[in-house]
Amino acid sequence: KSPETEFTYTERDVALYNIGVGAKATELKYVFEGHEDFQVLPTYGVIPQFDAEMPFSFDEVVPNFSPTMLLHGEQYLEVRRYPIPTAARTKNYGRLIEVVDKGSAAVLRSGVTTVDAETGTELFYNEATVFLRGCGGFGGQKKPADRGAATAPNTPPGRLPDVVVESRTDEDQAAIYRLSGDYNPLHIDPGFAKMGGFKKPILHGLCSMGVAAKAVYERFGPFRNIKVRFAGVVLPGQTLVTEMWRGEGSSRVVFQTKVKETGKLAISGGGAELVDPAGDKEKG
Ligand code: HDC
Repeated sequence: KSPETEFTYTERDVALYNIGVGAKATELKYVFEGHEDFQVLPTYGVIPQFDAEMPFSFDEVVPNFSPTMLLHGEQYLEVRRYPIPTAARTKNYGRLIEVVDKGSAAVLRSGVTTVDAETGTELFYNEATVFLRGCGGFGGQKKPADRGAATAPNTPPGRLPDVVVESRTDEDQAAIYRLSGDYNPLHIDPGFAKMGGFKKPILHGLCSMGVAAKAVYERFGPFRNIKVRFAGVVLPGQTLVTEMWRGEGSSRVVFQTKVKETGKLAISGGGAELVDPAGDKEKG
């Protein structure tokens, strides 16, 4: 049975999260609780999982676990209810899904369901994979199971993207983002980052995901689910370029995000299923 953990958030947490993924002071609906359309960006749904108790410890399921060698590999989020409350008391249920043996690394997938504690309504469902460097070679399964939208490759079509959005992150982006709930020292402590093999603290994968998803949301509207793979490291201050493809008559958006300064992929295999199959803010 999954352990049950409470997680409560307020309008202050909502504004802090929105700023953490790039909302500006002028975007009042994201930063001012008195605005008539005050709202939380849908990827806030990834936050309650950080407080969820898991029915396992890394040391129990992989060899040689070291926190400095952990990287976020992929994230899948389902938003089970719109509008998302801008304050709520939630209950969270965490479970282990699978551990894949990649030879030198292990890829561990866990799931968390978030329920509104007052109404019992499901708000979010998450699947997170962490890439555990140095933890493979234990003789486990070599490939992840097919889990539908959660594992879809979302390969972009071979044409230019339909929409491109540039978002400059701030030098202080990770310092702000972490206050939403991911306190991993990798993103703030230079010594810890060095032990993990990085010259300086790197940006949270979920911060990049939030930035990319904000671009998808603002152009195409709310999504039922969203999936990303963290393909490369981002440093706070770099500019993220999100390229989006919208299939004709399709409710899916495929996207990827590059680091402008290097041209390298930060997010690959991005996919989102829209609530409104015709949703496109530019086309009305
Ligand atoms: O892709 C490489 C990389 O560096 N990616 C970027 C990682 C990153 O920056 N993540 C975000 C920052 S870390 C973070 O935010 C931590 C956070 O604080 C905590 C999160 C906790 C979440 C939990 C919530 C409760 C790297 C290093 C990941 C892989 O590169 P390589 O070693 O070169 O691997 P490669 O040769 O390309 O592939 C080997 C096999 O692994 C699979 N794979 C690759 N990237 C993956 C991945 N699997 C999952 N996720 C990824 N991102 C490949 O498919 C390949 O498998 P196979 O051999 O079967 O084809």
